[in-house]
This record gives sequence, C-alpha cells and structure tokens, in this order.
Amino acid sequence: MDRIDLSLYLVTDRSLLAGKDFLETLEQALLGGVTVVQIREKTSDTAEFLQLAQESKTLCDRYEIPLIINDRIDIALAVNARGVHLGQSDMPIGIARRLMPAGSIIGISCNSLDEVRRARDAGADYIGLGAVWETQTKRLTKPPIGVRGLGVMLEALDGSDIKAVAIGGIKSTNLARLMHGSWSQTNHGLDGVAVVSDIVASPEPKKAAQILKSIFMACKTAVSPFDRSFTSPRSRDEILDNVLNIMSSVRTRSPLVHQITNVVVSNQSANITLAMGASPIMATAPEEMSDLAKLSGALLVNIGTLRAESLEGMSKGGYFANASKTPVILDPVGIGASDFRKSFVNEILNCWQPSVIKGNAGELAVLAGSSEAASRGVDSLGGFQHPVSFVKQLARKERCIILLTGETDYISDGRRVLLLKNGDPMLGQITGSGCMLGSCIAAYCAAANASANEGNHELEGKLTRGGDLLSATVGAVLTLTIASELARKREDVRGIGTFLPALIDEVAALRPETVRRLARVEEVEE
Ligand code: 3NM
Ligand code: MG
Repeated sequence: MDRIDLSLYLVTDRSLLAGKDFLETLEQALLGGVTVVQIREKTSDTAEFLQLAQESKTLCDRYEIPLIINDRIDIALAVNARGVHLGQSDMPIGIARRLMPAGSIIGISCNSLDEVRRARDAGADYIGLGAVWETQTKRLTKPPIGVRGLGVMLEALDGSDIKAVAIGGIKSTNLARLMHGSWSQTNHGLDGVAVVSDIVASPEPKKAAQILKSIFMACKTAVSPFDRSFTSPRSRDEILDNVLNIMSSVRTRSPLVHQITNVVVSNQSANITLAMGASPIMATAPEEMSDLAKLSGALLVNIGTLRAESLEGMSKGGYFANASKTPVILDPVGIGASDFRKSFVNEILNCWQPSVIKGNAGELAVLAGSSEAASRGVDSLGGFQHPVSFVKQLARKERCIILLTGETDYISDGRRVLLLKNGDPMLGQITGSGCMLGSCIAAYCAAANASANEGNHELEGKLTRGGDLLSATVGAVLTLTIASELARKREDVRGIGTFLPALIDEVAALRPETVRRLARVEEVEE
C-alpha cells in the first residue's frame, strides 16, 4: 500500500479542542504537515458526523491529504472517503472490503500479536498498533504494549505489504524514543505514528504537527538505527586503535559523568571515574536532571539499591540525556531479585533509549525474558549455552550495545561480537567491581560521543548515539580488567582490602601501550 503516506497520522477528537474551532484546528494540522487524517467521533449522531466528515473532506481535498473515517462505513461511503479505520469489535475486514469501493484503504487497531496476524490474514491495508503508552484520550481495555513490545508485532508483517502505525500517548517528547525502539529483530520498523492529543489539544496545532513531523522524518531516514547512528569499526585492530584514542580522549576532555548509582558503591565509583581522568557527579534529584543532561557527557543508571523514589530521577535522567543526545548506560543490578526491580526496569526502558546495557548472565537473562540463566540476588548463577548469539540478539532487540560480564566478557552491537578475556579473579571478590565498570563505560562513552559529535550538524534533531560506543565499551572493560591484573601483582596488595585502592591507582596509571600489549580481545567469526 504505497498509495498513502502514513508518516504523521492525525486522529481527531473534538472533546480535546479546548475552545478551538474544529475545522480551523484541522487546517492548522494540515499546514503543519500531517499526511493522513482520520475523523473519529464516538458520541455524535449520524447527521452531525456526516456534516463534520463532509466539511473535513473538502478541507483535506484542498491539501490533497487522504481522509479516513473511524468505524462508520456508511459515513465513509457518503463522503467518498479514502478509507475506514476499524476496531476489533467493528465490521470484519472482509465485509468492509466488499462494501467499500475497490482500492479503499482499510485499517484496523491491534493490541496483540494474535490480532496482528488475524489482520494480516484478513487483508488489512495497515494496522494501528496501540496503545504504546497510557493515554487520557481513550479508555484502554488492555494494558499498553510499550515501545519494546512493538518489535514482535512488526515482525509478523514481514513479507506482507501491510503498513503499521503506532498510537497511544505519542508526543513530541517521546517520539524519538518510540522511533528508536520500535523495530523488529528483522529490521521491520514503523511506517508512521498516529497522534490525537499532542496535536488536537495543542494551543498551536500547526507547530505541534511540524515538530512531530520533523522528529519522525529525522528518525526514519535510514532503514534502522543500526544502519545509521553507530559509527562501526571495521576490525578488531581498528577497535583497539579506537580504544586507545578514546582512552586519551577521556583524559584530555575530562568529561562530566553523571551517575545515578547505588549507595554501596557511590564512593568507589566516583573515585574510579577520577582515576580514568573523567569527572563524576553523583546526583539523584529529579529536579536537576534537565540541567545536568546539558552539562554531562554521559549518564549511568544503576539500580543496585533501588527505592520507589528513585523512579522519577532515573526516568527523567534518561529522558533528558536522550534529548541531549548523550549516551545512557544501564546497569540493571540484581534485576532478577524482585518483581519491583523487574517492572521498574521495564518502565524506565519504555521512557528512554539506553546506549549500553551491561549485566551478568543472570541479569541479562531476566532482562531478555530468558529462563536460560537463573539469577539469585545480585549474583549470577550459571551462564548461557550460546552467549555469542544471545548478546547479538539482545543488542538487536534493545537497539543498543550489550555487555555480558563473566570470566569471559561478551560485547555486541548487534552485528559483531567481541570476546574479552582479561581480568584477575579478585575483581569478583570485592563488592562493586561491576558497578565501577559501569562508571568506566560511561566515561568512555562520554569521550567517544563528544569526539564524534563535534561539529557534526547532521546529527541535530536525531536521537543518536554518535561515536564508536562499541570500542568505548571494549575500552572500559580492558581498562578495569587489565588494571586488576596489574594491581594483583603488586607487593602491597595482600587481600581485597588493599586490592581496591591499588586497582584505582592502576587505572589512573594505566598507559595506552600497556592496554595494547595486554589486551586479550577476539572477534567471533560466524
Ligand atoms: N486508539 P493520544 S489509543 C484513538 O490503542 C486511540 O488503539 C488507541 O490518543 C488504541 O495520541 C488512542 O492523545 C488514543 O494519546 C490516542
Ligand atoms: Mg472503532
């Protein structure tokens, strides 16, 4: 169905006009660039609906924008609309198809994979996937899908030419996150977004539509984020070269690294950040997240000692970091320990896009919804039978770099997978070495992102993770693990008490040549 452009799909609702005139608002939205209009009337009688539809049709025709009618085939026929949009309990698609003129567009709302499959088999032209988020505009009968729930539904459309739009709670403030996260593992993305209140309830509907359209266009220009904003190194040796560059760049730039972390490790995380040459700020208050996102080079979110009050700061922190296009590193510490942590992580991942997620086998298994590696508290038990394909798939699913820590560390950007084998076992005996690694990754990502974005105006308006964050993650792991090997060899290290300060010292003294000499990095060929 290349016949209509679904990019910015306006759905009307007169109850949200707040005093504005309906047709004037519609015209403003058309001027702002909406590409298709659906008239949705839930309470008006036939005569009123008909008149509104007729007037809307005249207006849309003037802008050469297709008009779709919600539910009512009779109204669609009466005004010669381009198509109808059906709900799950409306007229079946097959019958609507028979009643409507040949070539009409028929769309249907879907909330589950089952509904998507049925719509596909029944021959819908497009589906509306929703609700993505909670919305005040419609009383939802089923829970929101969430950004990360859209991928499997889009995948069900592979091989068909059925288009998909998302709907429900979509605003200019979360559209970039939606566009970034709503991809199937087969790289099937959205064809458009449907919006009601962000345009209809806006005091400036034209401007609201323009903003939504520009974000949509900026995010959709490429096939998928994996073909776009990542700077991807070409080989293991290039990665190592980049690591050394980023390592020096951390020291020369001394980026501010914002860390919302747990109370057990705050001090050592701040110190390891200083040892790398970066500058830590350990702020947690929601009120300062907007300001800090403008100053910081990266944000680390670590859920180690989570409390209900943490939610607001963490969700705002990630949100503003996304808006400032700074990398966000998520460390879902002990996510398997409680439902509280699990649903919390799910909630924050629906608010913002992480650039890197790190965790041990147990944590990443829970995050991925896999039962393969169980976890107990914050300690990981067992591992994966196929860690290489696991990290690669999770990276594709979450659209970010995945670091699986363990005796061997696995890092993937969804395309390549690297194995890292450095590290002294004592690293596993002190508390918070994983959390410190999170700080190292944040510092490296801050430096890599800053270098890449310098003077690159092409990236403006995009939710991007510019910079070689794959090499940044590799570099952070190498820094901490190689420093641990050097610290362990020192005569003044007698146990875990003396190991921690020695580790911090070795990170501070670590030279790029040493990293190159000692690095045990392999790329997995598949
Ligand atoms: N359909 P807003 S959600 C009309 O889930 C509609 O199918 C939905 O409004 C679905 O953009 C919704 O104001 C309302 O959140 C979307
Ligand atoms: Mg309906």
